[in-house]
Amino acid sequence: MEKAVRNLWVEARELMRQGDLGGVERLDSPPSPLRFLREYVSANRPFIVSGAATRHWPAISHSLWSNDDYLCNALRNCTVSVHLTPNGRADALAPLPLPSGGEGESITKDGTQKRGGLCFASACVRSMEFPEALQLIKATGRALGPSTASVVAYAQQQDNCLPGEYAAVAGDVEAHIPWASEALGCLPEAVNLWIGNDRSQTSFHKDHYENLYVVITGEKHFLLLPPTEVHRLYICPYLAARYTLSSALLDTGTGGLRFDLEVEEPERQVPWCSVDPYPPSPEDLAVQMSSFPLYFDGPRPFECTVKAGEILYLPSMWFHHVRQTPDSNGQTIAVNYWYDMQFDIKYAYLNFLQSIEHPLSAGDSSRKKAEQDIKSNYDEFYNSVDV
Ligand SMILES: O=C(O)CCC(=O)C(=O)O
Repeated sequence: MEKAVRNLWVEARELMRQGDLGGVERLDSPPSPLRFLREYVSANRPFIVSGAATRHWPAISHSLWSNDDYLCNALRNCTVSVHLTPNGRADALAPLPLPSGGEGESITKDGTQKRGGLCFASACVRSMEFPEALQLIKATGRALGPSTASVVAYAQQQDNCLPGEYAAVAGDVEAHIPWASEALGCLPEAVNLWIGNDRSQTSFHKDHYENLYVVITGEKHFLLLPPTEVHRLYICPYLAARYTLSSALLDTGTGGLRFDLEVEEPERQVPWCSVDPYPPSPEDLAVQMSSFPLYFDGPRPFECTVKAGEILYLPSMWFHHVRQTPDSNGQTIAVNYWYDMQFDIKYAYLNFLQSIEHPLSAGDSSRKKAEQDIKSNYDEFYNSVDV
């Protein structure tokens, strides 16, 4: 079984013709709709198009979105959603707090996970006026703020927010990607805006969308793994929790804010990737490497940086992890176009693959041990900074 799965990894990579290159194919100009469909969507293969594809977008050609005054003026009366975490890691694993007054280990209602391990932590989402949100995002990054600010802000509302909360600037970019819409026979299901700083990162996950991801300012750094390599990420269920902020005040974004992490009621389990490719401390990296050898000892993930003006085609079901480098203004801005994927036989095969337990990723006791080690390293690390 182990050998068959490894053969699948190799064969799938060879068929994608990306072999050992470790990178993602780059095109100088957008593909025709037919080429996009034949060579990339059907083959489930990523690529990046150069800035030629977006040269005519006012957000880029007139550098409108690199200009705070322009954005704050255009969006001055708009209320936007900002995702707040103590460390820039929203929708990511975090140590599950012990139940107050508890003994440290209690079984969840359905008995699937014990507290004291890791949980799936979502951000605390606050609504605020855009100029305040932008200031907070910049002030809580390393580039312009202190590196240990007790909060990290990331505007990343994934509910078609560009034509919603950000309608006043939606006309500065295209409403859809014409060659993708023609190939896929539909308009995007959602167009989202992402404004972040260098402390925000998005943990490994996959989406059921064909994703056209466009960077407007700054850079985004992607790690990509094909869906055939699902076992390398050790997906398992984690109890869902959410950060809450005790203080209503976010004025400086740097002083003394206290986050609590609360288990969602009613309790629910979220299947999530266990691997953190960039853990916060060397001790934690050692735990990750020994706990998740299929990831750390296997073929390198595809790695790419998407620069301002470029478009990444991120095929449906591909696992991705995202970090960012801000522009000289302290922010990274991106827009992504999510198109519905085709739920076809490929989807059924990949689901089947995911349902098969890989002998090396199934070990529940080693996962529990890794969880405990990771938790104690996180505690040590985050207690040593001003969280
Ligand atoms: O930019 C990010 O932080 C994450 C993007 C992402 O996960 C997506 O477009 O599906």
